[in-house]
Amino acid sequence: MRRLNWYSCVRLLYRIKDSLASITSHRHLWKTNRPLLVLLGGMVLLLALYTYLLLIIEEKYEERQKLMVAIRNMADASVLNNQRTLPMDEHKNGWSQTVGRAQQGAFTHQPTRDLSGLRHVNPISGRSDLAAKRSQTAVMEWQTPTCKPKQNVAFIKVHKAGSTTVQSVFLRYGYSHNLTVMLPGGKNPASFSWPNFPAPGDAYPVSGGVYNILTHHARYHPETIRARMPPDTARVAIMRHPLDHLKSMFNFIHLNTKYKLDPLNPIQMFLENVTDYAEIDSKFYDGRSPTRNFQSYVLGFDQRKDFGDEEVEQHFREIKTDVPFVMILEHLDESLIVLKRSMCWVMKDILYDWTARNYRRFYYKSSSLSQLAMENHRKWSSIDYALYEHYNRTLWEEVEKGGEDFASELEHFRTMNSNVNEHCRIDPKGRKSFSATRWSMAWTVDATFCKQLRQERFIWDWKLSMRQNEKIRREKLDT
Ligand SMILES: *[C@@H]1O[C@H](CO)[C@@H](O)[C@H](O)[C@H]1NC(C)=O
Ligand SMILES: *[C@@H]1O[C@H](CO)[C@@H](O)[C@H](O)[C@H]1NC(C)=O
Ligand SMILES: CC(=O)N[C@H]1CO[C@H](CO)[C@@H](O)[C@@H]1O
Repeated sequence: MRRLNWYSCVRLLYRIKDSLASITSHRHLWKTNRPLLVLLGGMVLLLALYTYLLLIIEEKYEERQKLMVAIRNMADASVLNNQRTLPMDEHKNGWSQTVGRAQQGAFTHQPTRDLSGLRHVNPISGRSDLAAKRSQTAVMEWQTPTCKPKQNVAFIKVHKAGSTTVQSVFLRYGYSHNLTVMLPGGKNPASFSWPNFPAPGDAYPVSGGVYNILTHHARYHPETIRARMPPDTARVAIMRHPLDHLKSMFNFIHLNTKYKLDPLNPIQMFLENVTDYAEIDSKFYDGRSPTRNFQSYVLGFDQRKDFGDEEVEQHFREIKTDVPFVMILEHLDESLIVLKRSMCWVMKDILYDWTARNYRRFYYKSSSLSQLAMENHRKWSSIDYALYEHYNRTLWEEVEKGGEDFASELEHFRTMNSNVNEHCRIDPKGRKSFSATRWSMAWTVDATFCKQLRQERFIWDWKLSMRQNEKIRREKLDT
């Protein structure tokens, strides 16, 4: 028994040793585990390749980033050179800092106080040589405006009229100035009881019960604005050309298939036979027409009426005084300058994200229409046309009143908006300083600003509601 045991133990050991040897012999390993080994080796190779590529891409990315920043600085410098050759004396009316002082070098730049009180910026410090040179040579005429910024505003957000872009301007303004924004607290997180008028209880309660800014979808309802907002609240809306609005609406809710229209030119077919579609059209969209006087409907009109109706005329007269100014999407930059001037805001308040929100391409966007179709549309949406033409006229009256001064501010705004958008696209985590000019105080774009420039509505809603809730909670604790 003992011998046998001893013997079998030794044999077992030898066997283990043998099989270990054969397992570890490469040939055996290769023969028995070929597929597995190929797979493993392949994976290791792929991983190595992937890491290597990542490293290269990362490096290239940084290099490209540097290149882009350098190109941008060069572009800035050339823009600046061009600006310096302009006859600036023409634009001096009433602004105290003169060209002469800056050129003599007697003008040392003081840190400029940002109106929002958030930042004190010295454009010279911490910047490249180029920027420093620029702020010494640029003409500095900025003076803090004597008017007081208006902070109470009701923005009537008209669907499919570029209003999301403008809404984000108001949301950013409200958030960065610690204002109270009216947030939907009802069923729909993006609107107040749409498509009806705002109703009691559809807004998030806030401390004090008074809101500074309304910018979510709501049908224009003066009573609600009076009840929930301060008496000096400015009212503003946005509109676009009724025909483009119709096309956008058509595409948005797929009316061409729903109304079974000629796929080649659905808008023309619809408009040429518009009376045939009147019935389905009036029932289709929650019992409302998506095509007839839609923008006027948002502004509180009865969309089934025509311009010329007594009630419509009365409403028209009222709205012309209550809402003296409406932005026009086709002239958005002009509209924003008029807004800035009437609200006494600063230029950085009205900068907007260039990547158009909700921009959609569709094949019939630019299809031409027959004379009949266009005439029918004018009759079909007569209130929209009357309102649009009125507000486009008042906008351009303002622009003309501003004269040379307005044109120069507009150009400055376009340049700054383009520079900020480019900067935020190329180097969103970086900083870019703007020195003071006649139209804008010195300020710095930073990562926060870039993020806020393109922040989506629901993120703003979330941030604002956190802040506004906290205020209520703190007040409850204090009492
Ligand atoms: C907003 O509130 C914050 C925190 O209370 C404060 O630091 C900031 O200065 C305020 N900003 C403005 C513009 O009042
Ligand atoms: C608005 O009015 C201006 C001035 O009359 C005109 O030049 C412009 O074409 C109008 N805009 C649109 C989109 O009709
Ligand atoms: C459905 C319908 O009535 N279509 C008509 C629309 O108008 C064009 C031209 O006016 C007619 O050819 C269609 O038959």
